[in-house]
Amino acid sequence: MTTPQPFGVRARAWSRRPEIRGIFLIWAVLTALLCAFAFVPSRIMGPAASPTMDAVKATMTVFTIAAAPVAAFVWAVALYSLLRWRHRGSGPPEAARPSMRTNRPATAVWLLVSSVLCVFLLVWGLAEMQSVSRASAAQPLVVNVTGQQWVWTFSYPGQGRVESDQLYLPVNRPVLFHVTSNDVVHSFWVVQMGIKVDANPGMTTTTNVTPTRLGTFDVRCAELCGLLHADMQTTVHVVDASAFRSWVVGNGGHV
Ligand SMILES: [Cu+2]
Repeated sequence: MTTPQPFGVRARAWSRRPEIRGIFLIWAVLTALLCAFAFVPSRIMGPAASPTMDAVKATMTVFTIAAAPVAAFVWAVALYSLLRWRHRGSGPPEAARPSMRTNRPATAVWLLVSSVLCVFLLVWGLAEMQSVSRASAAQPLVVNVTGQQWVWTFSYPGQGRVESDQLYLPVNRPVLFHVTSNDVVHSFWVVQMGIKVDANPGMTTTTNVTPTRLGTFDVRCAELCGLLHADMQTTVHVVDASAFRSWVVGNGGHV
């Protein structure tokens, strides 16, 4: 009967195996590359128009970095297998080595790393959601949003009979959207503010945001809703408080 070797001895024995060293090297290079480029998607998306979008971009970057070592490991094993374990010649390939799933330490490490990552992502996501909903809670401006093939209509119940096919919002004031549809399922998406919610016929869904950047941004439909779905887009104008008052009054409403 052989006595089991201590972990340190086994680890040193593993590190001397060329395939482990090769896979580790590829893994380290790929992980570094993925982490170095993790900021690119959020940069490409341009400046955020709300704290919600800041949270979305931070979450994208953090999730990419958290997933980088896992993705890099899968690619490293695949790449090493392609380069070094490829079968050449016309004879039958060598018999495979014992499968990974019967290797206890490998299974335990995989399970532990996956669990820690999942718990981290869950906690991060919940904390970000909490911070976004707390920021938009006080005295919101209510806007009713109605989708129909293939236009958006916005009305302001607190400002009288104001209705528009473009969205006007005052800067730095929390907004609460009540979203519905007159026909099929649409999805109300204010791109640079990082909010998106389904517009369902016969139902009202809600979402909220605080616009913090002056300017014009995109409103799109994010649910395939028929022939002209791609044209179902409009503009949100984020203006200062006095410009918003003038716009409301100019459209027959009151502030
Ligand atoms: Cu649509």
